[in-house]
Amino acid sequence: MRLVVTGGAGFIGANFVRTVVRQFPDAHVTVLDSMTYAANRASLADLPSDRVELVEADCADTAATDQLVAGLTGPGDAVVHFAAESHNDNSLASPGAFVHSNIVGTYAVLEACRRHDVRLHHVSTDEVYGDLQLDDPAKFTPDTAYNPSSPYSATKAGADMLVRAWVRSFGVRATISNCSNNYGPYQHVEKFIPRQITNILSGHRPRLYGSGANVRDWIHVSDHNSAVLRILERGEPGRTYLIGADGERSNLQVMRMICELMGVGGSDTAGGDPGFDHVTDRPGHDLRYAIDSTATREELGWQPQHTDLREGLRQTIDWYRDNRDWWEPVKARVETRYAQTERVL
Ligand code: NAD
Ligand code: TDX
Repeated sequence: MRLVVTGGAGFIGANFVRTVVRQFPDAHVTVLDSMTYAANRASLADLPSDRVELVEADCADTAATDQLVAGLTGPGDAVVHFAAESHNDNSLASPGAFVHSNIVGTYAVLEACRRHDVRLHHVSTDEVYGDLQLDDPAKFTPDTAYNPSSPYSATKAGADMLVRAWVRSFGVRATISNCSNNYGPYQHVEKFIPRQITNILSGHRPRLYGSGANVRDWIHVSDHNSAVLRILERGEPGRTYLIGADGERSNLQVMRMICELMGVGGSDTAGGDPGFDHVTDRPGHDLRYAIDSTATREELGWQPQHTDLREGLRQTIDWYRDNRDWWEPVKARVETRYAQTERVL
């Protein structure tokens, strides 16, 4: 099996490449990554060089992408498309990069797969569905209408639409997955969970946007990737699969869990210092995401394995504690950027 993994030097992509190398001894992976600020060579550095090749290129570069996809000639070969600008906060400051990577990049990947008749799996997000009220009994299903809120989710929605059109109009053999919020090792420190963990590890206070009432549906990155592998193996071209692990928690709940696991702060309910700061809210902040993954579970026989969020967070905290070399070089830059807009409430 030969795979081209776009965005394979980022968080979910690198975890995916590591899983493939571990689980499939005959697999060869070519990572196509433009090595933006979100990529880290160290996430792949210990993998065998005869099985994992890193090609630094923009997936929107049609010639570079075409050349790599052309090499996928075997029946089990595929492109797994993770590459994207992925951070909502950045999309509010600089949306242009999101249009380029997420829409133009996906277009170039689709055209290469069309030209060479190569199987594609496109990795997308639950954010394309917009948000839910806190008390809404409904969750997102494959039939939920798209209603993206931010430049990030709008460009992911646009990419999904391109994939659907290329399936219908040109017969491209593509599947799509829309997954909820991931956490785990190798996640960039700009994101919620690693930001709080590394703030505490570097002697700074964690930062909660607004009241912390917003809800996210957390899934361990290993579970996201086991679902992607199952879709590659058994998924039906043209179909959309929702991936989630019933992990809904408010940001406040997650923050309290991290602080407690790391021995920071006291009880904020008793009027003491909670150990974290409430800061300026994100403009247009989506209230709640929630995935109904029943169809994926029933049709593909997939189940998430890491459903104990507390245990998953404990292991993730240990990973960041043990891998300071991986995140310390970029931490100050991320916090300097946040400091330009963030105010303690
Ligand atoms: P990430 O930001 O950690 O990694 C993205 C990677 O893509 C980086 O290595 C970056 O260098 C690369 N990249 C960006 N633009 C590129 C381009 N034009 N050409 C080639 N490479 C490019 O993101 P992530 O959290 O690992 O997310 C991966 C994918 O999963 C994205 O498509 C994202 O929308 C989706 N997703 C993420 C989550 C989540 O919670 N993180 C949830 C659901 C879906
Ligand atoms: O410091 C913070 N404090 C805080 O309260 C940060 C960085 C975030 N938050 C809040 C905002 C969100 O409600 O935490 C929640 C999670 O924030 P992010 O980690 O930025 O994730 P989110 O915006 O929910 O989007 C993520 O999930 C879906 C990924 O970044 C996307 O790539 C994915 O598609």
